[in-house]
Amino acid sequence: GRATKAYNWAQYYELDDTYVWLQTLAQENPGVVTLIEGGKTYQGRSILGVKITRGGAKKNGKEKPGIFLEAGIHAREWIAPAAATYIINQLLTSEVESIKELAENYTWYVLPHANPDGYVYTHTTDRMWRKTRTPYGSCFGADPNRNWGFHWNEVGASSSACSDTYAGPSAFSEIETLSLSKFIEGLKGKVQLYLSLHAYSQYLLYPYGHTADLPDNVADFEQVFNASIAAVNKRYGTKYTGGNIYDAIYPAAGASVDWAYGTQDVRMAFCYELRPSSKSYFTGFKLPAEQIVPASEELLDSILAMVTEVKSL
Ligand code: ING
Ligand code: ZN
Repeated sequence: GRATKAYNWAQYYELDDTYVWLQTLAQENPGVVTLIEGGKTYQGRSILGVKITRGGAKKNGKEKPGIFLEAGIHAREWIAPAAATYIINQLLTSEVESIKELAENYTWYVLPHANPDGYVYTHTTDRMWRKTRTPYGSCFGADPNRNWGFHWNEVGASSSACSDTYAGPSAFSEIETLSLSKFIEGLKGKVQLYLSLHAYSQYLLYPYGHTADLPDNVADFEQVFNASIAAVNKRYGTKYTGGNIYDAIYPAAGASVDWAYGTQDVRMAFCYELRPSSKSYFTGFKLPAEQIVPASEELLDSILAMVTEVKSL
């Protein structure tokens, strides 16, 4: 079976395969890879991830700044967790100087599967499932990117449990967002940059989603945004657009990036909507597995440019 073939980026994996891979990484890289549990799910699964401290926990005697990356909050967006594991692997193994430095200069917290129950459901039952799997009457699930406790359910979310953008009965009604938010609160002051991976449309987005008002440091956001979408284009010519969530795509309150930027003292928060482009309506969530590597390579190029630009501010 699969267990005999090494984990790779030529295919999409089931949840358990990736969890086994993460556990193996931790065993094989003591002192560098630490398993982290970002939270729990309704069905009792773990939101498993890794903390990566390549080259040691400290740099020049000081604790390194943190970068937090969450993927897979929407179950059907399979490229997001695949790209997250690609990034984990590159951070651990790349000998390209710029990537090695990116790994060594920061403490990385990466959670490839922020919605494990939903992801399992996309493998067993419904490939197009988006939400959690909490039962609500005759329907299931709240949208875990509308459920965070910051201007919750003010706009761009539904109060109907059957909707794909159901905000939930209350802020943090989902154990996934509640437990993950508590985990992130535990890192307060340590995280400089918060990243969230979604698909699709090739957008790079920054707060806010609940209002057209722009963040105080919007000039910094624009500068970093421009550097990041220039970098994503370089390798394969892939075009990203975007801007503040509210204007660039649609009003949407209760998203993780808004909560992180609005309530935690992260310097910046961004959401990537990965390949394919917005024109791919019927196939958007089914990015061919041959594109996992190029989509992830250009993403890492972009994140490198982003981090470099943030550092220069
Ligand atoms: N799009 C995101 C969604 O949750 C988004 C867009 C990003 C909204 C960040 C708010 C904040 O609707 C997809 N495809 O999920
Ligand atoms: Zn999404």
